[in-house]
Amino acid sequence: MSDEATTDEEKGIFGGLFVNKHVEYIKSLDKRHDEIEYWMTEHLRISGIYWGLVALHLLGRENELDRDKIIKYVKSCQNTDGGFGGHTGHDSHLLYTMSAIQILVMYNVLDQINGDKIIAFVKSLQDESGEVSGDCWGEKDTRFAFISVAILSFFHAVDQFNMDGVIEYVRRSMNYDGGFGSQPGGESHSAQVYTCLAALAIAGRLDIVDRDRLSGWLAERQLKSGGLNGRPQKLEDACYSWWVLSSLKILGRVHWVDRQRLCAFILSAQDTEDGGIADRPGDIADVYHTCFGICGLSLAGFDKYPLDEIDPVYCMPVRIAERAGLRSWMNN
Ligand code: GRG
Ligand code: ZN
Repeated sequence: MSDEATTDEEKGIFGGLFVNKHVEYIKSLDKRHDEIEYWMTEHLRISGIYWGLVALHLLGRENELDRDKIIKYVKSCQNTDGGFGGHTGHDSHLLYTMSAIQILVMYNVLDQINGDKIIAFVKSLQDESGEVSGDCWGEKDTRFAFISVAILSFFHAVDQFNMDGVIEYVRRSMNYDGGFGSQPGGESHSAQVYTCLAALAIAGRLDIVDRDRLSGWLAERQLKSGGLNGRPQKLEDACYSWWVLSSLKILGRVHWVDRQRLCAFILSAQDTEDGGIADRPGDIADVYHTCFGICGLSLAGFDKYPLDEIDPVYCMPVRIAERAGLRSWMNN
């Protein structure tokens, strides 16, 4: 920002969105080596890069990160089993494999890694019943059902998977309220709802969802503050702007929440001094909530700044999902 900047727009503030501050915040994350958070989040560094890159894309400022350095780093996180760890030398996990691939797709360099090894890694995590684990230690979760299907779809290889088994696993995790839990019998939670809907969307099986019932449950997540919670009786949190709204977007019912009040809540959770967005006003900002807060603004149609449009299934810009041939889920 120049010293002479006087208007909000010159300072990079648009309708209350502190664009320049958020860009500087994201760019600073790689340099904060003297902060405890930097070292405590090492195990998920690759996801941190993914969240930062998505946020920058939506703000139209993706070129502000060092592309070559990031691509080299992502490649360094791949292990001999084909999967990626959260940092160089860390064990493979589906969560980080997903983030790594999303970064490579955003940089349009997916062809620079060995896709067959990744496909083999993903296939090794599905059991005979169709359930999917996150890593070789066997924790099963509907999050991993989505991630496995999504990763295979990046390589246009879903036909190599037991898709009927995955769909049955997701269907068994559906509850009477229309929502989904982390496993059969698990409480409905909006983040799990997103993963299950996204998996079904890619599989072309949204027909098994009770759209009205589930959309009603999702709309009830909006509280007086305008913010959304993840499940009944819980606090609002900026990240649910993504988990809830992406779900409603997949179901074609984003208008079932008050989008203006939601935008106001997200903006109220910004750190207007140092940049970044927190879970709720007054808390410390982090890159995860910064990413999903901005994703929420994009889905909610915030129109004071030209935010890029986000794909609600893949959580990356629509134009990138289009370039990668990933938009056929919309035919559901
Ligand atoms: C491509 C966007 C994208 C994601 C990949 C990682 C992933 C798939 C999904 C994660 C979904 C997620 C955040 C699951 C957590 C669900 C859960 C049970 C959270 C409960 O956390 P609490 O109890 O939060 O701390 P609440 O708000 O319920 O109090
Ligand atoms: Zn949160």
